[in-house]
Amino acid sequence: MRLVLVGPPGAGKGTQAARLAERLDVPHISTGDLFRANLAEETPLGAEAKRYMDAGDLVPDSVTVEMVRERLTHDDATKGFILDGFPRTLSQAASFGELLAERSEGLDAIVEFQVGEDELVARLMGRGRSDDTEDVIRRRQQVYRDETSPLLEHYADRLVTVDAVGSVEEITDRVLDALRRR
Ligand code: B4P
Repeated sequence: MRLVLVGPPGAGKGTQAARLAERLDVPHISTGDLFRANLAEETPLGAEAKRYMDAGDLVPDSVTVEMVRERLTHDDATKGFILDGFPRTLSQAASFGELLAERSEGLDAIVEFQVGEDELVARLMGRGRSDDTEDVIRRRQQVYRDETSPLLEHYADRLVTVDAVGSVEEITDRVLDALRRR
């Protein structure tokens, strides 16, 4: 199974990706987590990413695409993957399409998590990560609307939309049901 999870910041992509990875037995690959791991290890990539993440902006596509390309060469990704937070722009989607073609692979589905903005802000204020201040949260919602939401049309033929308000367990079941019904 090769899946991409899309949704506004705070929609619960990371929360659900971890659960779905276990149920579907494929690795969970989160670009946000990869950046945060680089940050913690104080790598040059981490230092570069931090500037953007702290402002609520996207890390440049060139950095992000190469990081994903490298991660997909690991053995565990041969059986499939759940990509959480990538692609996030049309340009990343184009590079990702080329990457998949080189690997002779296709995507099974794009899962969109739908949550209203007030609920998103409340969730993120509660999470308390260093990039979860109110101004940065609002900036990230705007970046999602401008740069990421066009992906929904780009992937319209493989889009599965899920109401992502409810308990964590309910939402996992909704995603698995929606994938079965495709
Ligand atoms: P990400 O790490 O992808 O994080 P996110 O979008 O903020 O959160 P997510 O939707 O995964 O929500 P979560 O499960 O944590 O991005 C961070 C930054 O990295 C970006 O701003 C950008 O700078 C950079 N970046 C990442 N990918 C990039 C890319 N491809 N290109 C360029 N830059 C990139 O859940 C949020 C909170 O809600 C948690 O506290 C959780 O416990 C709670 N929650 C989850 N499900 C819930 C539910 N059902 N009910 C109530 N609360 C719930």
